[in-house]
Amino acid sequence: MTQPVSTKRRAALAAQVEKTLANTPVYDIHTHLYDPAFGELLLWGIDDLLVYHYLVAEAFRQFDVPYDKFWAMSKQQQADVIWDTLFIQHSPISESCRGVLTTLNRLGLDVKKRDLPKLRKWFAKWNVADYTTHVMERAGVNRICMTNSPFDDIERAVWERGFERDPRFTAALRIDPLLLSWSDSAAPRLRDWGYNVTPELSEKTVKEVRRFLADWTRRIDAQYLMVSLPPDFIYPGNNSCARLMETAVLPHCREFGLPFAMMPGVKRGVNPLLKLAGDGVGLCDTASYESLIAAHPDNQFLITALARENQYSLCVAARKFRNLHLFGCWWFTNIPYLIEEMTRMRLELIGLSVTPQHSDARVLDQILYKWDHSRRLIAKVLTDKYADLAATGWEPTGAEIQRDVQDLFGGAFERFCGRHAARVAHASVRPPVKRGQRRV
Ligand code: HDL
Ligand code: ZN
Repeated sequence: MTQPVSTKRRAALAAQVEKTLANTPVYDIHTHLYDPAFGELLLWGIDDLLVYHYLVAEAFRQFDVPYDKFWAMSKQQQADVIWDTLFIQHSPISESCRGVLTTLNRLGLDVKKRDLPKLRKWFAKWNVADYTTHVMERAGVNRICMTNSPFDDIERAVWERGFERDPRFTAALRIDPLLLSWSDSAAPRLRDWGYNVTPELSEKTVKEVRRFLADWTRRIDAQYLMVSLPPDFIYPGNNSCARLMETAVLPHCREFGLPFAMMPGVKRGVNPLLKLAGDGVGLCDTASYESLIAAHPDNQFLITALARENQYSLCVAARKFRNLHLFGCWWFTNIPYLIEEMTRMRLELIGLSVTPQHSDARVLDQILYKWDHSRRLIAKVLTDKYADLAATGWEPTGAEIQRDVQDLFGGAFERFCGRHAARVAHASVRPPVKRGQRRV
């Protein structure tokens, strides 16, 4: 049998991998963060960290506060009760609780004293612009992709007003209502916005949907389109979701050279009383995604699935389709136990043609913990893999490790996106958004 590398050699490899990961900035390709120009939409600071919907769900398991009483509290009151419940009455063992402590620690704050008022005072000294730079630099994140929905009234107004873009924040066009609630929600709203659509998917309506997608792709300079799909999404399918995908969304993506990101397996509102914290998980039908991708060889697809049980079949699907790029350990899978399992499975099945993580952060400060924890886990798996190579005599060089990490931290994603864009010479469609330029 090939002899494993020596403990000394492995330790040297581990140190080299950890150093490379620590020093390589990340392109965080899916978040719910916003360019600071969006004002209140960008959440940050200790109270937003504590009322993050992951902790809300966990706190409700520990106390008997009636739902409506909790929701009637102010953000600070909610944060107080969550802090007391999950951090003082019980040890903050869960990944989202640990994440708050890692974040505070990475900011150089003392959590030993458990002094929430003192922590609040520290955050109160910051302004959002300086804090955004401070947090991104400490987190080793140099670009953040937002989730941008024209169906969000507050966000839409900011885009329509126009603003000076922060080049660190790229945009993704989120179209869930268009695909998931076409006739009762999206169609009437597109009509209000001047698109001459009807609930029936006539040729004219499809043309107007494409005009809507084109307008918003240009307005936000979308890097990809995205949708979160329920477990029961099937393809082929005689429903507005599948038909709008085929006739409008995927042709639009081909025209603009953009990937289409699908995030399957969300059961929205399993417990509506928990509001944003009330969504659950369901198995998706991998075969439908294979059929969709096989039927559209000229489209690029990004997928991150919510169910742990779907990860393996999606990795195998990625081996079959070079126009499928897997990304992240999304939402409930974003725990060390599954991040390690999924990263190991992906690297062993599809090598480095994957983006192992995105933060999905909703609160700016979370990128500190989400990337600290993930770098540690990716380092562990990568070291094992390089040690396996070294055991055969194939010694990975420092330059090769650096190249591979850059790939995993956004390089493979950008090459994947660029591959498509290169095929469609629509330079006029997506004029570059220069620093300081207003996107109208
Ligand atoms: O649909 C999504 O993009 C999910 O990430 C949801 O926003 C979810 O609420 C979330 O924040 N997950 O981390
Ligand atoms: Zn998300």
